[in-house]
Amino acid sequence: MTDFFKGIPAITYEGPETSNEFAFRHYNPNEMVMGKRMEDHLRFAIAYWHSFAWQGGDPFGGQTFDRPWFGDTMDLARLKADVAFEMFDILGAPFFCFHDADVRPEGEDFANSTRNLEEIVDYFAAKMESSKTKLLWGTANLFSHRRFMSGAATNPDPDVFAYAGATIKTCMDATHKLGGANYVLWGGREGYETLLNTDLTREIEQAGRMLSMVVEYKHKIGFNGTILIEPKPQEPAKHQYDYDVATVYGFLKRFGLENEVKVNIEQGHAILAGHSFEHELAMAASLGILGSIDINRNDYQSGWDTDQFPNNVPEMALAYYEVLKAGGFTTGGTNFDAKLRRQSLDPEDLILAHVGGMDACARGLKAAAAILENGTLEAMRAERYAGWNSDEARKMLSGEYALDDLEAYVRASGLNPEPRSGKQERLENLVNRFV
Ligand code: XLS
Ligand code: NI
Ligand code: NI
Repeated sequence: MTDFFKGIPAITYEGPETSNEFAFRHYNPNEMVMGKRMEDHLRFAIAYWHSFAWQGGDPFGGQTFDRPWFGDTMDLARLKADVAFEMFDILGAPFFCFHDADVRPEGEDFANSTRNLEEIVDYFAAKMESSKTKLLWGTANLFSHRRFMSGAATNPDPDVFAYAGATIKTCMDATHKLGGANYVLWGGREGYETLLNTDLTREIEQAGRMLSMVVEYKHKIGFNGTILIEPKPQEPAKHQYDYDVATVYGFLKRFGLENEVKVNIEQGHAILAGHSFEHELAMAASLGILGSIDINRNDYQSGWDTDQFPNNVPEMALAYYEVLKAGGFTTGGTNFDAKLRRQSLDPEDLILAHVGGMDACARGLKAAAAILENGTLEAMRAERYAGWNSDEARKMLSGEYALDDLEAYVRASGLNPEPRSGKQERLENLVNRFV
């Protein structure tokens, strides 16, 4: 045991009336929601990078956090792992997620970096034998080191493409060894700053080949997890190739990977793309590629990926409504891709941030389930489209009718459509009864 979280108890469910800050008021892992345990619906994961590797810097100043494991040695990497697994236990977290660079020091070359990663993976594996926490996903950090400044798979230099592919392979091996449920690719610097130095056509071809190699390797090693792409429209590159769910789907279709790869949708990235989170979830569900979510909250004024902890229950309700409607997570889950504000220095801040986030998600899930079980929203939506159940309407979509048939039909029937109310406010009132 380290003494980092000294005095902080394991968090348990005490119910909405409790005044104990170190307790869940809404997240009750064993409570049944629509026939499934809440823990199995939400599948919470702790993000290693924000909670244990991020130092509190911003563009105007460096490190504010003072953690005993900061530094570049393997001993400190093991101490970091000790503290991480203590936090997983305190929160009862069923999952965690990590990048290679979060968990091991960079070596002087590829072989040394990989050896460091393998040692930490063995250290994790030993801890996981006695911990309930499993791996939701692993990923490669192909954006922090300067070698990746012009991209990884989309780099103009084939040496960087090779280095990136080799790194992904080692991270897939690590994820496979730890029984990960998914493997994530967020296109960190897969984009560009200016067209003046960029061959966009070639770069997207490179990205397509890299993703195909990832899928080929998954099958080669018998990894049963899901490969997930995480869309994001901007930051770090001005133009990111994986802009949003619809863009990623077009990319997957082009390379014939739409049945092999799904998406990991992040709340803050949806907002940066000018969408709502629920739009991105609904779009992915509609395209059959909804995989997992990165939960956080963006500051709506800043235009940055501020990665705050989620605390907006009405937003969470609409998000989990889409997840539940899509049948819930299979391999995916709810990963806290969220970091403390840089003034939140204390170990307890880290715990309380997650407690609040988990409660906000739990409230959202319960509200979403209540709206679904009530059924009025779905019934009213179905009613809006009820006209399509007629024979004539079906012919319009089946190919039986061409444009000139439509003209004949309209003339013969004397159709003169009357607009009907969309009832938005009535539906908003309905939702508000449950949140
Ligand atoms: C950054 C991304 C990153 C991915 C994992 O904006 O959200 O944290 O989730 O590489
Ligand atoms: Ni993310
Ligand atoms: Ni993000």
